[in-house]
Amino acid sequence: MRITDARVVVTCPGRNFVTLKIVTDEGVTGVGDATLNGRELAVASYLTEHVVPLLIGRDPARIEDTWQYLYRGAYWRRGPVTMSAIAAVDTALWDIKGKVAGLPVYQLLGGRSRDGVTVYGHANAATVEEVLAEVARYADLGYRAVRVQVGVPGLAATYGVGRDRLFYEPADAAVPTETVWNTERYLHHVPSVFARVRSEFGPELKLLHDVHHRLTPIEAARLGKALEPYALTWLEDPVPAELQEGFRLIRQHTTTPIAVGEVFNTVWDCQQLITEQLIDYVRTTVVHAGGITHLRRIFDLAHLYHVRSGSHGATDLSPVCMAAALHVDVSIPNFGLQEYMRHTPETDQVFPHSYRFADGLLHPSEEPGLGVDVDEELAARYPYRPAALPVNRLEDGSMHHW
Ligand code: CS2
Ligand code: MG
Repeated sequence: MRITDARVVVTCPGRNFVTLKIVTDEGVTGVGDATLNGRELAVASYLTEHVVPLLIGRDPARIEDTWQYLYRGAYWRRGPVTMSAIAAVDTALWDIKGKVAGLPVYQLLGGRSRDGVTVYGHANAATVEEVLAEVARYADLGYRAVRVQVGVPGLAATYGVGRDRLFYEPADAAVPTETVWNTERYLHHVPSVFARVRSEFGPELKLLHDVHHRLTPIEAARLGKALEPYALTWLEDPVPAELQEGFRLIRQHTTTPIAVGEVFNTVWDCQQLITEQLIDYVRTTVVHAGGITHLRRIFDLAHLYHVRSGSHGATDLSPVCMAAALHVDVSIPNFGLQEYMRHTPETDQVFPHSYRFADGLLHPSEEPGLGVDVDEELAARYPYRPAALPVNRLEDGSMHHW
């Protein structure tokens, strides 16, 4: 079998997505997500100019060799653009291998380790009263885990609190929206929110919170300590993670579990965090961490150090990424949680898929391959629209982390 074509599909059914579709001489096709929020066309161009020409004529069965060829062959290793492009190829090749074998991809990864994939939803609201109603809504839908983000009094906008509660989309303008941040107000407010949520919903519901990289290690340590009575499942991205040793300081002070890694692209981005047991969950996922092949390497390393998976699953990860992530999630020994933000109906139509939600769990497709596709004709009806992620400033105008 040989690869005869590889098409880069850019579409915007409510938000932008980049998808690679690989075609073979035997008519078997595979898809891979290549979406990098706010930088979509950089990956599309990387694929079109530098990857697609190398794929034509290759044997699609050689997944590992193709991965190494694209990774080592670029010379310029790592980075979100390169790794998203490699991920798209890798994911599409696993899809093809599954179809050729007549098996869902999770069977090729060792088969099921669990009945289903526990997911968390997003309860977002401007006020504590509203967010309690949102948490109740997720609990009613059967969710066993909920991420809670709430507006901070005195701040016009807060990360995670969108205009539409079901489809939080931070990339909302061609030129980045500017938001304003105040750490003191935030640190003062958040523990009182979790006190309310925990007392209303009891000890069983898993609660999570995303700091979105906005604190320093000592501030994060203070927040982690303040949240200990409310037994969070994780505190996410408490600090920017370029300085991996910075997490030691957080660790010395608090038992609140830490989740990090949605912006990581390779095992090297979390090697120290994992081997020094500085985190509890690693949030890498298929599209931004080099595909199924590399993601499994990260999770295998994590397994040795009691670190569990907690893959990113915001709406900018397409249904193709979600389909692939579920095959990994259901098969690995150290699965923790999977983020699940629902896509819009338009997105679901462009990417027909057969994973399904029931009782707080997602179930991967049982079809051969990944069980997801891209409807290229429909995709063409939604042209790309430039959309950037926001930026964040302190009240005195200094640039801060978003
Ligand atoms: C996030 C995302 O889901 C999350 O945890 O941090 O909303 C993130 O900001 C976007 O996916 C960025 O593309
Ligand atoms: Mg996050």
